[in-house]
Amino acid sequence: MSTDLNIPNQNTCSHPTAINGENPISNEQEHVHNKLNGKVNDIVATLQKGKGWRGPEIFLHKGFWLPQMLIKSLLTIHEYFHPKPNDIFLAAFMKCGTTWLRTLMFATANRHLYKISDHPLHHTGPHSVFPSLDVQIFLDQYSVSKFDNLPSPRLFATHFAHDLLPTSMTSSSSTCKFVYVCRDPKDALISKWHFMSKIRSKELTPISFNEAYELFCNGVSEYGPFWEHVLGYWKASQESPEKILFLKYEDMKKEPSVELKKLAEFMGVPFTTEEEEGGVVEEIVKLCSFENLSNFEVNKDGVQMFGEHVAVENRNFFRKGKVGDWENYLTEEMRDRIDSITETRLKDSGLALGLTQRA
Ligand code: PAP
Repeated sequence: MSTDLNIPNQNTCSHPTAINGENPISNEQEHVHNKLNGKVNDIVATLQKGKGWRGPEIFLHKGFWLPQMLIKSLLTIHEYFHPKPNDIFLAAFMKCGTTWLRTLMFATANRHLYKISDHPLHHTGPHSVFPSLDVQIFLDQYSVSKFDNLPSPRLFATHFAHDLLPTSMTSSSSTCKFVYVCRDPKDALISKWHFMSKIRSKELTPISFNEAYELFCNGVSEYGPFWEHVLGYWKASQESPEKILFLKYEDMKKEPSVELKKLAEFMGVPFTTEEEEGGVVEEIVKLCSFENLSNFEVNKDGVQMFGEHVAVENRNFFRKGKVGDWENYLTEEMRDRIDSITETRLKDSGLALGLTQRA
């Protein structure tokens, strides 16, 4: 199976019928589509441009770097997405643990429906178990209405920064919830460089690690800067802990059962004493472990379709699944620079993230 992706050119806002060819669109939909594209083009024309990691340019929109297609998704979310009171959004900067959390959230919320031995995760890619708001809405803005049919609580994933999302989702008066997962920025950088290199157009020269490192440190990175992304959710979680659960990849690796119990409690489906005594927590941890998931056929050979024409091989969502792989890539000087940015940006926030223990 080729690793080629067929993501539409992000510098143009594709027409939904060109992507999801099955349903002809109505005049009204056509009007909405043209209106949105017009708005996005107007917005983008005013924005600072940067170098995108997978080829197409990215734009500095309200402090965060996004490809044009995602600015369109964001606008669509603001104009057409209506959160329901018990929606749960999984949010993260890229490559911080969304795949893992998706499976844990799905398995936890639906644990009364499926046996572990015959679980949908055995044959369904992790990115199919619930929608990515960012991508789904770009591919088909009319999919917003399809979300109405999702079982409650509806689960969605997003990489958008907290400050970019509509207040209908984020304000303290909204009762939807967020699970945010973050990670040592050094590991997020390495993971993102590998992933973006794989999905980068083969017609372009590969992005070198040094180039990616510079862009990352300067905050020029899809959905970035990393630190502002993390801080937005961190501060919101401090203000409204009942609304935002803030998790760290490293804690989850260290004590997955403890973190899973926190997650279940936060999602409103705590494990009962009987379940805990019966080993249900450990079963879900095992089901969703890197070793287990990455060995399922669907994750070795399967492809995740985003719409009709966009394919990402599931294996690209699983690389090493380790803490500290940055040690294999960063010089001491590079490590110190990222640690020092982290220290400076997170200063006085009460959040410590990925600072290297030195002798
Ligand atoms: P996304 O931004 O494309 O959604 P995301 O799932 O957030 O990616 O992050 C991918 C990282 O999670 C990869 O890390 P690595 O490159 O350092 O290896 C991937 O290997 C890791 N990962 C995927 N599934 C799991 C899992 N079940 N347990 C632990 N880590 C995982």
